Amino acid sequence: MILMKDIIREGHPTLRMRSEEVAFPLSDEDRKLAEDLLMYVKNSQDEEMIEKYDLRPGVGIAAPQVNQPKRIFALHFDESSDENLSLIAINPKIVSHSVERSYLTSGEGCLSVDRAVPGYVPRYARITVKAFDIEGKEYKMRLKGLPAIAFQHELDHLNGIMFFDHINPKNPFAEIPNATPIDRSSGD
Ligand code: 4LI
Ligand code: NI
Repeated sequence: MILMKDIIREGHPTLRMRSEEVAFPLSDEDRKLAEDLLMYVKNSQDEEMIEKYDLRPGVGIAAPQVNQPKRIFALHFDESSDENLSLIAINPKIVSHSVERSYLTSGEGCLSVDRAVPGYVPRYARITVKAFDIEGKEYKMRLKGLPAIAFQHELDHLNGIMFFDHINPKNPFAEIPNATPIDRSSGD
């Protein structure tokens, strides 16, 4: 089980690497890693598990964040929200995206960043993605809203990019052209 002590933080060189493609069929090790990542995000949204293991809530986590530079991440959105999505993405890619952008008005957080970095993080509002699941089956889906933002945030991790790289350094809250703000007081 992944705990906060297993998550590397800002400054660790692995977070700046380009992660390696994963080969199929998955090795037992890679399968376990993928399952552990999904289990982390699920647990991190469960009150009792948060208390018991001192987890920080997240909707996404990527393999390089546990110091394994492989192209795998997991996303989980609970049914309490309008989105209801749980996925493992292996060798993921964005095949097309909207011109329109979006951003979280409260900014983005990251399990590997122990400080609040204020500012808007411009993302594509809608993306069509392709990835492989744990069985090596390719899937394609369209995402919008927070799931689209989280997918882009996690895909960035596989390329050594941190969310704050996208924040306008002169004015973190500068208006983003052609963008729809997404208001989310907090998770769920
Ligand atoms: C408790 C239980 C306010 C501040 C609002 C919490 C269940 C920030 C938002 C959650 C912010 C859940 C989240 C992300 C932000 C802020 C991620 C709380 C977990 C809200 C997810 C990857 C960016 C994703 C919306 C600095 C660890 N997640 N909030 N950003 N939630 N959560 N990101 N932004 N301001 N990060 O962090 O999983 S994309 Cl679900
Ligand atoms: Ni992150």
